[in-house]
Amino acid sequence: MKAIYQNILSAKSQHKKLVAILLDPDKLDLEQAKELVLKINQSPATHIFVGGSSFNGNHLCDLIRILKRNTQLPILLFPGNSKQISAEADGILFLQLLSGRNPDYLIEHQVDSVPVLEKTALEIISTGYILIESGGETAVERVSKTKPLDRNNHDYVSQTAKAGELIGNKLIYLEAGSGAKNAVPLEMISNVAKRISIPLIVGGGIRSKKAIDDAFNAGADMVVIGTAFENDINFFD
Ligand code: 1GP
Repeated sequence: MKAIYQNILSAKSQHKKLVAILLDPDKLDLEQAKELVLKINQSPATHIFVGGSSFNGNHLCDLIRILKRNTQLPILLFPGNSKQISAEADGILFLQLLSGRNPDYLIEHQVDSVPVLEKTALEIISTGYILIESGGETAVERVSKTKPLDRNNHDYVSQTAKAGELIGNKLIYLEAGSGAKNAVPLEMISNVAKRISIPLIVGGGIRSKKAIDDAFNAGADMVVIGTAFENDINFFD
């Protein structure tokens, strides 16, 4: 069994930065999966996230089996709903949408997923998920029917992240949304990183190596790359 969270904590304490590649099963057919994961093995990626806002769970187990046969990297579910849970993965980001005020995404889906989770050996990592306004409506906003937080209100965002830590979240995920026009502002990453002591994940709209480095330098412990790798499998070359 992979001690995923412990490894994230020790990477943080050693200032070792982490990169997750997000695969959206909706946009991926099983034939492509092997080629993709071999490419991921040659990249700086340290984790693979699997999930999407509206995916219905179809072929999820098959996809993860292919990934696992071809990589040693930990595979974490990043679910948009409780249908996106597969016992084949190594762990799950157990998300709470802290930026929204929709009880379904604060507690309802979590309650619904318990019977499924209880039948798995997944490492469950409580994650405070904070959606930041990014210049257009994102899938998370549409699906969760919640508004993102104001990208200029740094204090409220860092206060929200700290509340997540105090509630007991083990990770904070600052999200601009997949394919976001504007990524999370660097100053906001820095303010949140200073205010919390748990690891900070940043994703959404990051589409260059410089943007990855900038997010790390601002204080992100892990950066998530989805669309940029989806559009160009050679992104990390
Ligand atoms: C989305 O943060 C991830 O949840 C990744 O976003 O697709 O814009 O890289 P991108």
